[in-house]
Amino acid sequence: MDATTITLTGAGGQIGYALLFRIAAGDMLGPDRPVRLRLLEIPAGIRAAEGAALELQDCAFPLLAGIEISDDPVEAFDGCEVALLVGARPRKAGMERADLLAANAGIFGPQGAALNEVAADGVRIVVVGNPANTNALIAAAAAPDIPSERFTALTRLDHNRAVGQLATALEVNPRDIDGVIVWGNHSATQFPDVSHATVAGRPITDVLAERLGGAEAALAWLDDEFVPRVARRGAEIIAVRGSSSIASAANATVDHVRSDILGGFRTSAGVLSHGEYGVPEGLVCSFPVTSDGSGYQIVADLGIDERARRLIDASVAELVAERDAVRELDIVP
Ligand code: NAX
Repeated sequence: MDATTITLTGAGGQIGYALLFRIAAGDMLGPDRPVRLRLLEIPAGIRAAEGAALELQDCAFPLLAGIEISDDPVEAFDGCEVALLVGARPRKAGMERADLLAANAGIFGPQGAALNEVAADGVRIVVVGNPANTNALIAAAAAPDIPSERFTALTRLDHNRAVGQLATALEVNPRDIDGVIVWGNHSATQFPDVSHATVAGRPITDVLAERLGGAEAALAWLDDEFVPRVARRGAEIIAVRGSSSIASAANATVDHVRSDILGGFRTSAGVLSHGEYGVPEGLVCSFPVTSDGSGYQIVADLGIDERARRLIDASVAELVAERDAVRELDIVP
């Protein structure tokens, strides 16, 4: 099998370091598919990327067909089939949202343009760097020849966090849980929704009601514990670990690309809205998705009750505000 070319930006950073070894071990594209890695960094990050490349060599991974390192997006994205856009500008103390969006536009705009110029036909792109949804929007706007549906944003970590919380609370294996949805923005406004979720085939809301002593108690647990815990899990990890989520973010990136390219079960991803579920067209919003291997499709026709509507709308309002802010800066049309 020919090697698949994967470009990773921010390869000298923390998530990059956790991700590279998972990819080269075959976790992302399967145990039979060789990978060629292209690492993109800014000059200050090149040495760290070079160090990671030395360690990759020391792993002697049979699937690793080559590693190239560059600080030039056009060189790094040349022939790229999977782009993992992890490198981003972090928020500094005193930085306004508009400053953060503008700083990241200076990264994701040129990267989108470079992908447009040199990536392989059929390239799949996932944006991990925050603010991930709006960075995906910015990159897609700079790549008019690549269908915008190919630009996705990582909300799989939020999805996996929700499944992990449920599995722990219900004392079941995560594989028995199906149909969880994360809606909206990858931020504290996101809505992890279990109204269509099942555990071993039974509605999770029924199982929660049974365990907690009624439907009202189940709803209170969802509103007061589950939703805020999942939505603020990133902050909890920082508080406990003293550093942001790294290995779990890399794991979610592996899961996101694998589900997109190899197909599989229903999950959540930030994808382009065409107006589904009342989400304004053109936003990159987290939806329930499936893929048959040809790219994520939004799962249609799920019922949305009044509570879900309110929580989805609140997160979507934040996405609209982010989009409007980058429009005002003339970053996207
Ligand atoms: P690090 O600061 O450790 O690494 C970022 C790397 O990106 C640095 O090495 C830097 O030199 C590089 N970089 C900066 N600008 C670049 C450019 N123009 N081209 C190429 N490389 C560039 O951050 P890390 O902990 O790895 O996190 C990376 C991003 O993931 C952050 O924006 C973070 O907020 C975001 N996250 C997103 C998550 C998600 O679920 N979507 C969860 C985890 C994480 O918070």
